Amino acid sequence: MKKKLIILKIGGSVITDKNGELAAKTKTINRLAEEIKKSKLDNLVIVHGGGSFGHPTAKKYGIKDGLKQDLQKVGFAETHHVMTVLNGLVMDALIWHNIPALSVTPSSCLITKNGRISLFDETILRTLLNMGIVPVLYGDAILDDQIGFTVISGDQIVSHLAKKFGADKIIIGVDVDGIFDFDPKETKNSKIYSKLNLEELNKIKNSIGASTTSDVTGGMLGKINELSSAIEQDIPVSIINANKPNRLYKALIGANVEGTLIEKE
Ligand code: IP8
Repeated sequence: MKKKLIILKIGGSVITDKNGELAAKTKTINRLAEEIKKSKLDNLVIVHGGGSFGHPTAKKYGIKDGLKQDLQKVGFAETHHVMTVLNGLVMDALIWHNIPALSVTPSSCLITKNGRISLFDETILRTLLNMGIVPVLYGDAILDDQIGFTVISGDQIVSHLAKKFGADKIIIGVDVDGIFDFDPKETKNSKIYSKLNLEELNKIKNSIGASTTSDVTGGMLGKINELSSAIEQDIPVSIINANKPNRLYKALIGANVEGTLIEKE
């Protein structure tokens, strides 16, 4: 029987303080590593976001819109570099918890065309998974064969890999409890949707905020747009609050957990 594959995205808003600059939440990163270890999963791909590492730098140099002037080249390099620093902290925690995890650099194995993945060599990922090693990727500054370079969100990587590998489930760890009828950070008494199908999701899309912070890749709405094609292929997406202890653990082991579950039908 085929082993169940889970693709886990850990949002930058969970592992960094988005109001700070290069502000990692190391305690949270450690707790998440502990929850991943406790789940005993070995058929897992982890992708993390940029938070206060990738986003402010990418924004400062206008990396997402491509190469327009030479001055941006150092910004492209810096955006990638700060992501490797954040990734190093995540890797530290995973390895300290005895998780056989290997960092796979997106800018070295994929290229986009106008911001969409056009080439992705998955050979290394497949080999790692076959060996029971957990590949860890992240949103990154990457080369683009139309606009020179751009920023790829971790969500686009998640969706691509889930479809390519026929994942059984996608888990998205964010800093809110799930999808709400109104932005819970701005509206008191907003109500959570515990279950949605694709049709319902499309109906409520307009009320989902693009982002409240300096996110260059579109916040919750950006996530939903990226994940729709995976849901379309019958891969369920569970959105949970990874800031709250044990929610990630419960989602990983398939237990009941507060959040929003999105399925095709
Ligand atoms: O936080 C963006 O990844 P995301 C990565 O998953 C950079 O959207 C470099 C800003």
